[in-house]
Amino acid sequence: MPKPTLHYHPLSSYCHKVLIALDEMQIEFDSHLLDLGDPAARADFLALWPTGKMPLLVDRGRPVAETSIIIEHLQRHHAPSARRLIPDDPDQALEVRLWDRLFDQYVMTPMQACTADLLRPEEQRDPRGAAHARDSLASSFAWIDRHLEGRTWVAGDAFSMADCAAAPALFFALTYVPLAAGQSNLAAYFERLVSRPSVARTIDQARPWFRFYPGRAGLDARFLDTGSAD
Ligand SMILES: N[C@@H](CCC(=O)N[C@@H](CS)C(=O)NCC(=O)O)C(=O)O
Repeated sequence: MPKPTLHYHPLSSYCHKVLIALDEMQIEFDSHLLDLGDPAARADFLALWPTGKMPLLVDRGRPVAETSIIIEHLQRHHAPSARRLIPDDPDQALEVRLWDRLFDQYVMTPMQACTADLLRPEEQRDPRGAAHARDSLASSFAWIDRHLEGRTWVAGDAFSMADCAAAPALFFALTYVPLAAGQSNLAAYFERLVSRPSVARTIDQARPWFRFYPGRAGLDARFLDTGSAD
């Protein structure tokens, strides 16, 4: 079977979600690094997928978009059957999809709002919007911490698609809002995530790029790299 191609950028949180899933399922793929700052590359990408959102998987000439759909597609068409990020049991699968959605909507989205604000010229920044995004992250951290009591992974007993979503969402969100004192379930979960080989390798491939990350001031020193992305 031909390898699928992932159109991605090494710094993108949603790309990390799919890179972690590919690594977990040990799927071989080709990659195409996107530079959406380049007008010609952006036009080509928009012709491929009109939202212009990355990552995008192209499989046998067909675009497969949206990270949760990409992961389900990869599991269905490319994963060795033993490697499952979405359980076969329908109720367990629903729990995984719920926590995947919760991390995308209530951690990734406000985290992206913080990044978008930093990318604006100083005079166009929106301090109220950024403060609202940080408040949303703080409130999400509180209910996620409570949910994690007694759990290893966020949905069910096994590492799942929901953990693929959680890892980059938390990684970047924590650069804007630190954990509150006592959020030990979430702190321990984050350490489990970044120690997971698939997540550690995904962070490693991004290290040379972190110097371009607008929220790098909040990045834990252990994730920084002096290497070059050029
Ligand atoms: N719901 C989408 C979100 C993807 C997304 O927001 N990607 C960001 C990068 S992390 C992006 O493409 N940003 C570029 C842009 O908005 O121009 C998914 O799950 O794939």
